[in-house]
Amino acid sequence: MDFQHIIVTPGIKPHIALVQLNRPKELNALCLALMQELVSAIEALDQDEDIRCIVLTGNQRAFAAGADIKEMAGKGSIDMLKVDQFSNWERIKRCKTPIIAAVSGFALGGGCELSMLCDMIVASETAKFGQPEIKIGVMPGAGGTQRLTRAIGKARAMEMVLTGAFISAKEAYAAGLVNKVVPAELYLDAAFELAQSVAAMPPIAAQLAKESVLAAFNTSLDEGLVFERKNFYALFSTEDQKEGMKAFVEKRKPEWQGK
Ligand code: DAK
Repeated sequence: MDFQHIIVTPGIKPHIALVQLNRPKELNALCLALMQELVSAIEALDQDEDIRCIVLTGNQRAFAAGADIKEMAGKGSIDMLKVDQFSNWERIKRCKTPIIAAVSGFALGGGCELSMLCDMIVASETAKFGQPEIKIGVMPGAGGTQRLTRAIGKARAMEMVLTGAFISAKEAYAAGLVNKVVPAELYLDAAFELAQSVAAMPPIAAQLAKESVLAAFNTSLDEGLVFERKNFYALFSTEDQKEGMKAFVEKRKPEWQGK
């Protein structure tokens, strides 16, 4: 996979792909071209049966400092609507493969929103999360008012969105936004370790479990329970269900086929 603004390494570890945002001079600002590359890469990795977990990262200084302000500055409402850059995000949302964000440094605006679009977040203790769009005359537009509120509650989300204040990795952990906080030099290793735990599971079960957890955000409890139950029953048509239960009974490690 040959891209200009991202680096993609499928199979960086067994069954794991690494996608690295690579506009370091611009603190990985999410320009239109980068977003298009990111969507293409995620969709291709999602089709790759060997890949069971994707790690998305930036660099030590920044995961991503938001949408590219220089690219947006002169635009009007209709330009934004026509380009509809962030409708791309819907395509990342459809990725069945679990995605882990490995965040160091700034995760701001669209960068914070991108990390929240991932299924889990591993943060370096240097990470800073924020929705500072209000300071440049706008507001979050790619999930910041919705996913952040669901993740950390109204009071804290409102404060971040209305004041543009950043929160530290430790605060993000205490608020339930991130899964773990580790020393700066270990954040990528910690993300790989978590990814390996996910990749060690039967992939179809992982995909349906991911889909079911995400359904909790869009459904009533009763609808969500029906959805969950159907996915649960569906897994009884997989070879991995037979293998998993047989291996348990035989007291051995299962060998997943992804079928
Ligand atoms: N866009 C473009 N360039 C950026 C950038 C950004 N978001 N953030 C940083 N840079 C560039 C800086 O301009 C600078 O470039 P040069 O001047 O060297 O050419 C370089 O990266 C290094 O930045 P600084 O010199 O500012 O570094 P500092 O350490 O002093 O400060 C900072 C780091 C992250 C605190 C600061 O750069 C900063 O405040 N950056 C902006 C953060 C921000 O406001 N982010 C939110 C952007 S708005 C949409 C949905 C969503 C969105 C848009 C549309 N639709 C539904 C259509 C999302 C919007 C956003 O994310």
